[in-house]
Amino acid sequence: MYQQIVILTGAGISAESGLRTFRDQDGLWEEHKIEEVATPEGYEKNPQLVEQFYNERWQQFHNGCIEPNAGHDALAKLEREFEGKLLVVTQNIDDLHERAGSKRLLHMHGELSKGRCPRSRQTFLLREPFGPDHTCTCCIPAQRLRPHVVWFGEMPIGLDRIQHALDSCDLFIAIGTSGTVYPAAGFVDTANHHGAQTVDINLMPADRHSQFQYHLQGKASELLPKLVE
Ligand code: BJW
Repeated sequence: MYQQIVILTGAGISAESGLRTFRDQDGLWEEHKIEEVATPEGYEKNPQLVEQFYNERWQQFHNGCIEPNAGHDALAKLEREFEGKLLVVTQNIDDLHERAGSKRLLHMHGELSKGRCPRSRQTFLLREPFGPDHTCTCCIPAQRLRPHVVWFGEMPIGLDRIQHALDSCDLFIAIGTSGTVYPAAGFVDTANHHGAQTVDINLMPADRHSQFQYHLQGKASELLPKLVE
């Protein structure tokens, strides 16, 4: 029935794997100031503090108990079985979608497992937490790697590809995202504009709730397996 599906995921899909969201009760922004840890200015002022913020999340990841949940699995199954085109655009920097088996996947806010050269923008896989010794091998003199993430005021990754997919999708589903951060929060408008059906899946009505045609309220890990069946 559908030919091209775009799925946008946010922190809510990983919440049931044990990762904290940003804006819920007990979310990351309750303990950290956004301007200190999620802006280029914050990083310039205090790189150690920002590295510590990402290192703590990196450690949580590498202690081996964070696994994809049934929501991630359902999206990977959908990709395997769907005969049309499908793109999962995630705002999450965790690797739970790829570990569940998703391949047509774009990390628009970067990846926790990588560092990036600030000069060449080349990315490097991190085998251990960040530190001043993490430098690139692409420049002379070698540059200190920064987290490969998108902070406020920076351009998200892959916007051309996302725009292209949204322009021609006939189904857009947003899962576990509060709809407060742009440009991701505006994707529903583009999809609506192109005549797609738009669905949001969330524990509770999100900020741009009224822009969606259909709503499924509940846990992503419970709703997605039923939807994909
Ligand atoms: C469940 C669930 C369960 C829980 N099941 N659901 C004024 C107006 C408009 C825009 C701007 C403005 N001033 C500045 C801007 C731009 C700014 C912006 O949007 N600011 C707003 C806050 C106002 N945006 C930017 O700066 C972006 N860049 C940009 O705009 O570039 C210029 C540009 C110009 C033209 C075109 C395009 C671009 C960059 C934004 C970067 C965001 N970075 C972060 C950090 C990334 C690294 C990291 O992880 O540390 O990205 S911030 C943080 O928020 C992170 C997330 O990806 C992002 C979104 O959060 P998300 O995923 O929605 O999580 P939560 O916690 O907010 O919500 C969780 C949801 O899940 C809740 O709704 C729960 O109910 C639900 N949930 N459990 C289902 N089990």
